[in-house]
Amino acid sequence: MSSPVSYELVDDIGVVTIDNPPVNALSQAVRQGIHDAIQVARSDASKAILILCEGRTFIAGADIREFGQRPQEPYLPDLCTEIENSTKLVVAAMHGTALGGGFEVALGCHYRCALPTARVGLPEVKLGLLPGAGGTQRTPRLAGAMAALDLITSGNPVDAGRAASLGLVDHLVEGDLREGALDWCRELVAKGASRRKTSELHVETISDGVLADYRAKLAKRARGQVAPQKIIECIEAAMMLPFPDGMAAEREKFMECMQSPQSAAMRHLFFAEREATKVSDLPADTVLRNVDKVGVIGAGTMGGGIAMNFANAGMQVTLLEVSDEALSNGLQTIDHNYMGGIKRGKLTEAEALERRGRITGTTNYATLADADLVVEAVFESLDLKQDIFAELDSVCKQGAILATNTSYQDVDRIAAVTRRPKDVIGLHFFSPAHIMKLLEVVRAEKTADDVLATCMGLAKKIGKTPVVSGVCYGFIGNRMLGHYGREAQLCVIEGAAPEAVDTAMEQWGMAMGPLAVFDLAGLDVGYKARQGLPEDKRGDPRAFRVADALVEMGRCGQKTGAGFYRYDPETRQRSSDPDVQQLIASAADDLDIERREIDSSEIVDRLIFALANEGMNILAEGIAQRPGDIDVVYVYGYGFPAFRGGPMHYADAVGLDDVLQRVQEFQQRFGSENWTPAPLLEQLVADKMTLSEWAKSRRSK
Ligand code: T1G
Repeated sequence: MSSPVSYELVDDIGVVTIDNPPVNALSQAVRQGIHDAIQVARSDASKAILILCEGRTFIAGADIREFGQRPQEPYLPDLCTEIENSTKLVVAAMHGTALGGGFEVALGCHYRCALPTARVGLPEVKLGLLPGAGGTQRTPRLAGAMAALDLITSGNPVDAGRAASLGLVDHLVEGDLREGALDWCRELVAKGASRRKTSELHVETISDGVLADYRAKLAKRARGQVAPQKIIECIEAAMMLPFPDGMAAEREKFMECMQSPQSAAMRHLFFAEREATKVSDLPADTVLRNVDKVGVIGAGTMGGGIAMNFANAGMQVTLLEVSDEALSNGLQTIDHNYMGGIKRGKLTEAEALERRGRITGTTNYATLADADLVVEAVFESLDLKQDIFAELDSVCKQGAILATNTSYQDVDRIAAVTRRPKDVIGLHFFSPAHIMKLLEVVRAEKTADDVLATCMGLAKKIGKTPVVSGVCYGFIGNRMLGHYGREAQLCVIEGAAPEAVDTAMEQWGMAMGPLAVFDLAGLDVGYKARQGLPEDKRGDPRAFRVADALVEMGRCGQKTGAGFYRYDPETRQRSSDPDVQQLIASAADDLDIERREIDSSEIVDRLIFALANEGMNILAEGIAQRPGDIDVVYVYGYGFPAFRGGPMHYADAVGLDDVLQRVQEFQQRFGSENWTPAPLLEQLVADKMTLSEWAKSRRSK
């Protein structure tokens, strides 16, 4: 098999070209190829060595697929040192995204040039890791300790211009990268540029006080995560220790992260997010429909955010409302969101104006006649949604995709009121819709393949992570949330204070505790949804007795200043409310519930295993394609900690036999209505199979 690395002498420049699609990851073969090329260049006529890549990007990092396997030589840290110690000048020429180990290779070079469109970064922390090939030791030597801390603890790439201002890139190449880089190499040779070893540079340090402050802020921002704190320790080592000792410290902490369950969880998510975009039974050659013009029905919070997504991606958007007043309120909210984006430096005024300019309003359905896609985003009433779809069926052109943003209604029943159910699909955005990354793509019984494929492609275009869900009440996320929320509210009425439940879940890693989430979403939303269900479909009445009482007292959550908590009108800070304690105690009395101490491990197990158990049922029914999809839904839609990998990965990590045992214990204690072990869970334990082995076995079918 030919090497993914080639070497040629271009005049007196040795050119090392890496060609390992799709992202030139540093597989063993690539590392070997670079090593071999450097060896050849050592003794040929070259005066300098240029490293660059074919394809869409410079090296985007170590090959994550090799993690967990036996490490093979040449090891990346050694390769970067070999490059730095080369007897010939070595220059990196970057385009696309030079990330992780790829950027570390560039940092090992004596000089770096890039296209202005290039982005460079060290995203390892997003995999629960840290740069393990000198990134934590060389970056501070070029950019200073503070800039290195920001770059490595955030994991966010910076554009080439910013990188140049930080000293991480020495030259921006306009036009053709290869030719421009070759010219620059010749200039460096001509002017006798030295082999500038980054390892020999001095680190611009920061004080202990600033570092302590940074550590505290990071502990809050990256609550529960191990890698970010280890990154600080590496930067500290770079400031305090000679380079070789700093490298040794980096290697030690890198290996600790690599072997951590947190990194295993985050690497699982990396691939799960990419696999979620694939629909296993969709023919690869499905022709996509063209989508340039988009209509959005309803200019409320969701409709406005949805409209912004499509406008931000360059599409023309028509926002429809029932009245001019409602329309102008909706457009004002959109203006407000764009202003907020400018204030936070997310976009320039010119960009905001351009995007806002793509959104127009109407109160006339006929305006949507030539829309390629229409997304309905009105409040949750099946009747109202059916009326709207009947209207759309009569005004929209043939071939238009008709989508509903419902978060739990039956999409088949919505499609059934049209003469074109194959063009109907669910596109369930999460609030705030212009920010949340997740998009549940609900495949209805008659949804056509090209409609589904088009929407999966569109999701990526508007910066969303799509996950396919079948039709059931609440789809993947909200269906599981019902079980999670039930247990949260049962823990409250059985004896745990709301803040005890939320604190337990937040310390475990959830972005926000369940009761606080319900207050944020609005307790009236759940109340109305329950009122819409027949009595026998509402579930365990003990679970929502308190929430219903709060709503009937006008305490709907943050929007009314009080719910399970009281909220400071200025800061929106939550605080416990003795009135709620009182209300809970009397509700428990009414229901003859003897309240008891509930410790945080019981709270965590009841809520998380309720999620995982229902996730098993969802997989068995084929509502979700694979366990990783459920994990992506929960991490990107429900604030589930990425360092735990999602509810299904977590169940596997804990061990399915332990999960089953705990679920059976809860069944004993709380009854089968709420706790019936999922048959798939029982089957996998009986077969001594993990969920990821089960998923793998289905993938190969
Ligand atoms: N290793 C293996 N496969 C990778 C990969 C990688 N580093 N990066 C991407 N892929 C695969 C991906 O799974 C997908 O495969 C295809 O490439 C296209 O990716 C020692 C330890 C580069 C910005 O964290 O952020 O270096 O699904 O769909 O949207 O310090 O991929 O087609 O089969 O994401 O255009 C550090 C990870 C590694 C960067 C492109 N590097 N990659 O985004 O395409 S750790 C990273 C990305 C490290 C050293 C340490 C993105 C991208 P498939 P894609 P994209």
